Amino acid sequence: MRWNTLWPLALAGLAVAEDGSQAWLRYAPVHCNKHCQDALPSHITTLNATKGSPLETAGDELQKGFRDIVGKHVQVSHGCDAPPSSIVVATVSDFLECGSPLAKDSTPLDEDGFYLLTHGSSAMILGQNARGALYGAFEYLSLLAQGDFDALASTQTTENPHAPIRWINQWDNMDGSIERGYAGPSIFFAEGAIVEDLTRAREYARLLSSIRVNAIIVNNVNANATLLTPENMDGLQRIADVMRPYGVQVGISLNFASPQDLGGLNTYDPLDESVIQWWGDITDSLYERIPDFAGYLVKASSEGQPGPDTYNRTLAEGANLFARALKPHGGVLMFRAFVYDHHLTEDNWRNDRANAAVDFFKPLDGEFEDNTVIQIKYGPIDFQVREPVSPLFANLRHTNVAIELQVTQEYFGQQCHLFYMPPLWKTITDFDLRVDNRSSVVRDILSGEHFKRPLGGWAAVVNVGTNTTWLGSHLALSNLYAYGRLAWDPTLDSVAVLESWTRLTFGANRHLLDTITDLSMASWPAYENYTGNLGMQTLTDILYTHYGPNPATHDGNGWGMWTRANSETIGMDRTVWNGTGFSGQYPPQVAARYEDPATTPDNLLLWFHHVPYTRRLRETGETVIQHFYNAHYAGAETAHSFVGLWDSLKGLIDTRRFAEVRERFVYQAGHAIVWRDSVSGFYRNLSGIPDAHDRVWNHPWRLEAEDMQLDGYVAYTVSPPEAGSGATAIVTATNSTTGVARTTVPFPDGMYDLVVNYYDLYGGKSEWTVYLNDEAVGSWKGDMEDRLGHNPSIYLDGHSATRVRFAGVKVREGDELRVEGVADGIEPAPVDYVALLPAGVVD
Ligand code: GCW
Repeated sequence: MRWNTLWPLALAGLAVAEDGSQAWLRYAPVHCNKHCQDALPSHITTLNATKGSPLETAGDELQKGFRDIVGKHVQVSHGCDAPPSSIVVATVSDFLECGSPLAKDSTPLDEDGFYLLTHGSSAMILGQNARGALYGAFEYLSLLAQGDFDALASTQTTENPHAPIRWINQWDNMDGSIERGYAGPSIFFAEGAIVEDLTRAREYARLLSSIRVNAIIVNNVNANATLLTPENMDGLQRIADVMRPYGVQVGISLNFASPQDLGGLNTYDPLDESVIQWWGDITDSLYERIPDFAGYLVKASSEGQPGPDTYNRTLAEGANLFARALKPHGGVLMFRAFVYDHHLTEDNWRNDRANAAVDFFKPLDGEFEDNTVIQIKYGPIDFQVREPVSPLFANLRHTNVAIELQVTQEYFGQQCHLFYMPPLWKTITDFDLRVDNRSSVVRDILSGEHFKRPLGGWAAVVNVGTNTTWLGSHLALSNLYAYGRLAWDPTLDSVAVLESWTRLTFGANRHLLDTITDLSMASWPAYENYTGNLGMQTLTDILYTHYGPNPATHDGNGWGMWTRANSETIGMDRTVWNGTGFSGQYPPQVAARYEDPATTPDNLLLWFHHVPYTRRLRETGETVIQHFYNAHYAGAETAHSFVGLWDSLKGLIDTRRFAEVRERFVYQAGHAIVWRDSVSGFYRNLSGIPDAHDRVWNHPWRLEAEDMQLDGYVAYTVSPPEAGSGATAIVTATNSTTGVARTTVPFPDGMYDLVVNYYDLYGGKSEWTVYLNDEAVGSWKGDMEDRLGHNPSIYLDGHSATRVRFAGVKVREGDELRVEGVADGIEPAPVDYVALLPAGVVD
């Protein structure tokens, strides 16, 4: 019997290391005995499956899926006469051409939509187009891989997309680096050209098509004109050729100044005839190579990028240049609304970057060509942990819009912290903007339905790299999966989507599903708790790498990301009556809610209002400052609990992925403490108000490194100071020496977790060993760049601050504790403190 040979394989799957490269399309075996196999189709019939078409892909994927998931070999054929027990995969028109009728009452399909009908061992997958048919095949495979045999025996589904634009953006540079990418170099580019081996690009297209993403912009919005050389356009053609079988169209970001930088013209004025001609020629050359080219994405007049302002032209005049070049070919222009002055001064109380998008774009409403879509970040600032919805969505009635999300975790822990994003996204897409005092839910504006626009939709910055896990972390892929699912149907439930992803990625065990759901659903609240509360932005270092804590950078910068914190008050006053006027950019009912602190939700209080630290919150009654402290301690505790939750999955996940995820959780637990201490310490210092529970600056179980007896080590003041316990750490006296720090354990005899906080800098791999009475407790290396694939700082700061933990160490009062560090490269074996933590203490 077949399942006899299969079942051991399924069990063995757990032991076999998986590298994550197949993501949610692993097609892992599910239990399906002979009876179950017989109840499934025995043939696949694809109509008009020409070489390289999505229909051919659908046939191949189904065949592979049957083989790998249930061990059934299924033949593919192509004629109109499908044998009994077939899956027929076709476009509706090819199906009708075969003389087969559709039910009269069928819901009509929109572009990319599909029907999936199953009855016993037969199935029909009919797409509005070839791509839709492939989506239907992936849907069928998803049911198979989740073991949903009931649905496979009887289902009648009509699926239409919520919106036509469901795109991915990659911020890949021509040299192969990726701006805000945390998973290795580009799968598309290296050394100024398109890479030869596009296997990964093809696999990426496979993943994207299974979540119904229909196009990808392959290069950074901070674009390089050299992408438009003939050789590189040939390379783009190769990318398009490997993605086309999956129905993923390719587009590119443009540099506005290309006619000058690359074309040798003396201008890039969008109204200049030679410039118009130049872009027309470029566009024609691209369509010659790539007839289904998706279109352009343009970041202009933003953060130093060139744009139409150089010639006193409007953003609409700039955009229309590209839209008109694309129009005859059916291409789409995505034009970014991320335009603002990045040299703002904080001395003017009314200055506010958040106002910029509406200020720039509202006056241009109706002036854009109808194949243009304004791509708008979800919040008015920049992918922060909590933002109100961008009011621009309410202000463009005669212009197509799309939302821009970020799957790459630029401000959300850069794939080293867990952050499941759909609950955050839904605060935006489910928001009712009350345009004209009637229901105006953002998702209906995106789809084009609300303002009756022909185009609209979604874009997400993803930034996968060559790392086998795609994003650097196995769990981070749930965001990519969910992005595609929600762009197709934003009413889907965040947990339901996650559970499908988990089943496909790890398996269907109930405890496993519940645990990954618990972890994921706790992840955003935890991260918000220990990074930035009450709508005050992610308090990361915005002048450097956007990763670890640095609250001081959130004032006095030209980027306009401010908290206006002083010793008594904090928050941006964005009211109309006394502040920047931002709240007045919303339709009246929403504006009124945000204008008044009494009706503003607590989680956005500091986004809209400048208040004393002693102000009491509506919902909890805590003061603002005490909320900061409480939230930070709660957040760090939650992050700490993730390790134990994950450990409960041991044996339910293959060893490699289990260990790789675990390593990140251990790291996150330590870094959450760094965040907690930095932010709490910073505001404790600034406000002078102590923590009512006496936790901030009070660490009874810590032994500060600078207080130890030092030999070869010297004290070092950390910057920013709150990124060091007591503002001071130790470093080796020179970069090539060994340092020793000794002290005597002052704590009672017992079992402790011994933790060491140190700094792991990029550019060196120091080695440390910690001893108790000459017996080594443990050793470690400063090699996070290898282990996390991420190590953003060359300084002792909130980015590099890292913790190592040795659990269950037996310690006696009076023991000698000694840390030895060997410097390497620029990393002087830095140590901040050692803590001996009794069971249950998180510090
Ligand atoms: O938030 C900022 C990022 C930049 C990015 C920019 C943008 C591509 O830090 O790295 O540039 O947004 O969205 O254009």
